[in-house]
Amino acid sequence: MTNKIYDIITQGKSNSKKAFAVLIDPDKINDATLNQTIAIAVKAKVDYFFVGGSLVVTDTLDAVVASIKKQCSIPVILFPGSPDQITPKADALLYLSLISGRNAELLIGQHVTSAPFIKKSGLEVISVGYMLIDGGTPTTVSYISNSNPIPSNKNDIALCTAMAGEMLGLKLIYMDAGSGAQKAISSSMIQQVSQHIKIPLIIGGGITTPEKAKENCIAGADIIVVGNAVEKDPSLIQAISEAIHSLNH
Ligand code: 1GP
Repeated sequence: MTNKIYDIITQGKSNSKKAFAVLIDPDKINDATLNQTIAIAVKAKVDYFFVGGSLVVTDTLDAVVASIKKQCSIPVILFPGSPDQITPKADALLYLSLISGRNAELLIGQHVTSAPFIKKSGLEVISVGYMLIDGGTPTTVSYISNSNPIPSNKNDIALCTAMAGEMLGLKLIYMDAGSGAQKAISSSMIQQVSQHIKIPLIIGGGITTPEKAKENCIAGADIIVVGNAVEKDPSLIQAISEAIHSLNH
């Protein structure tokens, strides 16, 4: 297993480069929209594609990843909602442990049962402390994971959780308000968490504007993930990418 993608992410962080990841939910995209999204993303210099969803009911994941790989060189990182959302065609896998929850299955149980075939896949595995933050409305991920998100105003809980994740040896922290969240994660929470951890911080959930994406980067996010908003309007990719990358010198 290489650390190619993780090295790119950590180098970005040490050079204070902010990155943009477009999230593709294989259930919600058809071929034409996927091709259009890829073309816009290449032009907009998107840094990563994340592929996955909290609930994927079709079997198109493999084909979606293959299509992205065929059409561009943007790295494809799996962001699986369950252990069956794996394909060796991707560049890396976010190996998520739901550290904000107390559901043992998502902290370690599913990892144990899926470990042999993940190892066999040859994918680069990046361990991630995944933290759900209340986004104002129940999301698919909060329902499916059967776990309580961290209240949006409890910065101290988020901070202690992220610190614990880092000290346990996880390589990334991903704070997520959940896909389609009404309220994105506050800048004050992002700021507090980012000031107290050294590992890269990914922020997603409910980000719908270039302004919000930029604000979150200024607060301390290293990678911004946007799914829903660009699914509805792929042309937003350009504006969000420009806003994030305008902070890079
Ligand atoms: C969800 O963080 C991602 O897990 C992206 O959320 O779809 O709301 O952009 P959105």
